[in-house]
Amino acid sequence: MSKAAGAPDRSGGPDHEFIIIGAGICGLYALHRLLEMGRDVIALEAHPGLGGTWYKNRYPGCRFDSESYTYGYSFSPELLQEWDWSEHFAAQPETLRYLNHVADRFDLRPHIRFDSVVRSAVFDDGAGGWTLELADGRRLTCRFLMTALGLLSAPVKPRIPGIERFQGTSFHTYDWPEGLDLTGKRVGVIGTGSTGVQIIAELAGQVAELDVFQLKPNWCAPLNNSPITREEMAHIKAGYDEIFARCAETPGGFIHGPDRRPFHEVSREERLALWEKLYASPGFGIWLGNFRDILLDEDANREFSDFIADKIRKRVHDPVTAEKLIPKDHGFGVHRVPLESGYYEAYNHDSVRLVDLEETPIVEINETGVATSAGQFDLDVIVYATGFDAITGSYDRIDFRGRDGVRLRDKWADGPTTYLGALVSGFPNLVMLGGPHSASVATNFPRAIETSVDWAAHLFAHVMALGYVRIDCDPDAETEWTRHIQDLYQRQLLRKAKSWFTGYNPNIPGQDRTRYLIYTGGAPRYRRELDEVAADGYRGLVFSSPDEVPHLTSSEGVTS
Ligand code: NA7
Repeated sequence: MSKAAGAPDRSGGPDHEFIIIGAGICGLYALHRLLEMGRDVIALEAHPGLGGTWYKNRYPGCRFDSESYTYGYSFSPELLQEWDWSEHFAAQPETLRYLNHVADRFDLRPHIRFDSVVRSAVFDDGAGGWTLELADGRRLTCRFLMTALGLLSAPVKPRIPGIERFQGTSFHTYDWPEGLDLTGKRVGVIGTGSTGVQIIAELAGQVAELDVFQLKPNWCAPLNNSPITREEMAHIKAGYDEIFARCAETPGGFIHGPDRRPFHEVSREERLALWEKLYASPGFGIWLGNFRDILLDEDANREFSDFIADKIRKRVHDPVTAEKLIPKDHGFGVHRVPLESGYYEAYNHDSVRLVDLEETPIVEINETGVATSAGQFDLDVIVYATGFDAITGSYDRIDFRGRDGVRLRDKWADGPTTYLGALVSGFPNLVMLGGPHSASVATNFPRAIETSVDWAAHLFAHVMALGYVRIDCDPDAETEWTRHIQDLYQRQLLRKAKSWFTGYNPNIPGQDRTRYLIYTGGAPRYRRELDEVAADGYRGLVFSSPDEVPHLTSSEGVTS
């Protein structure tokens, strides 16, 4: 069954067999897979262009911290051979160009509806599908709904009194104004996560004054980026099979896999030698290629954190500033590790000031800038690098309603409940891609979403082959999976962290507590769990044929 791109079916069935929400890296791949299967599918994209995260994050310094050549899609050997990456860690414009190239190469664009902000998605039991309402009043119906909403697509500004009074230019990093010229400006950056760290390193010395408002420091490590030469790219292209095979076997889906030697059995000299090597190496090796015990054992973690603290002390000239940049409340690697290029050296510029908000909190934002308990900082521009309502925020912003009008937002009030990070009981025909409880966080995102999309594509092939019209999941399977997610956290030091990995966000009422949002068992195990469920006849899923769904006539059923 296939229709012309986007042409609504007026014959009594839904407008489309499938709708995917989102045309970022995940939505594009899902769209491609379903088109390849000959299905009638469109993707709805909120923004005027495709690329999701890479469309929206345009701040100075925005770039990969995954190796470029492990971030590309792996599904097409031709695509792999024709695309050249210019740097080991490509900057945002290059990634966006890549995604546009993919969309054109596989003719995806005609199947994407841009400027389509979904406000609500309601499951209609009678029609056996979903009705979507868009911000501009359009209504669209589909049999199956897939979400590719992005993990970090709901930006959050801080809750600071007077924030609306500021008369200068201010914005969240997700909404960086096009063409903004910061030359000669007094700029304040609030927030020092991965985003703030990239911006601060880029702006230091480029603007008249840079004030960094830091709540708590993060452990950062060098990215060690460099250009990819023509010879290197040829070598990479020749070795893609091995690269992806390597990614498939590491917990994070990167080329970096943990050193599993017991930390306490390795001599101090050997540990230091490894750490020096990792500190000078590109990418996440320092986090994911380190001793596994560092993320599990407090003593091992402390020793390595001390090593990094000394590096910070060496790189920052002013010892008082250096101490403020060293985290005291958590060890290395239990929060997401920002990779940096000259971040610590930024503080050696006379024009850069670090404002420690633990010592001198922000009292208010006013017409001319930021007032802390230490005094007023007059600014021309305020950049809110304060992060996102991570993982579930993009779901909460759409009014999803399942059977009997149950709201997903209410069902997830205490944290998400899912089966396999893909299904939610009572929300039939909704398949989440790379959503909460999947292995798409703390892993190489494209590798993870290929897992999710491929699994969903096989599931739908099964559904089509057997003529089912409804997929739901067993509430017990959902409870068990959700408990499994919580159990996995208990093995890791990250369970104690207060960061978006644990669903913590002090700027959102009700989120100043731990929530279990991500699958922390590693990408290979996640893939295995999905495969086992499929091999076991989709254990935990409940399928219905047209005759089991009373309001559906067989002519509205799905055909293969
Ligand atoms: P993050 O990593 O959530 O960082 C947000 C930062 O903003 C972090 O330093 C917060 O401090 C800080 N923050 C939050 N609220 C405030 C207030 N009220 N005042 C001052 N500072 C505040 O978001 P990013 O955008 O940097 O990174 C998100 C992901 O994008 C990243 O992990 C990559 O995967 C890509 P805190 O840590 O809470 O002390």
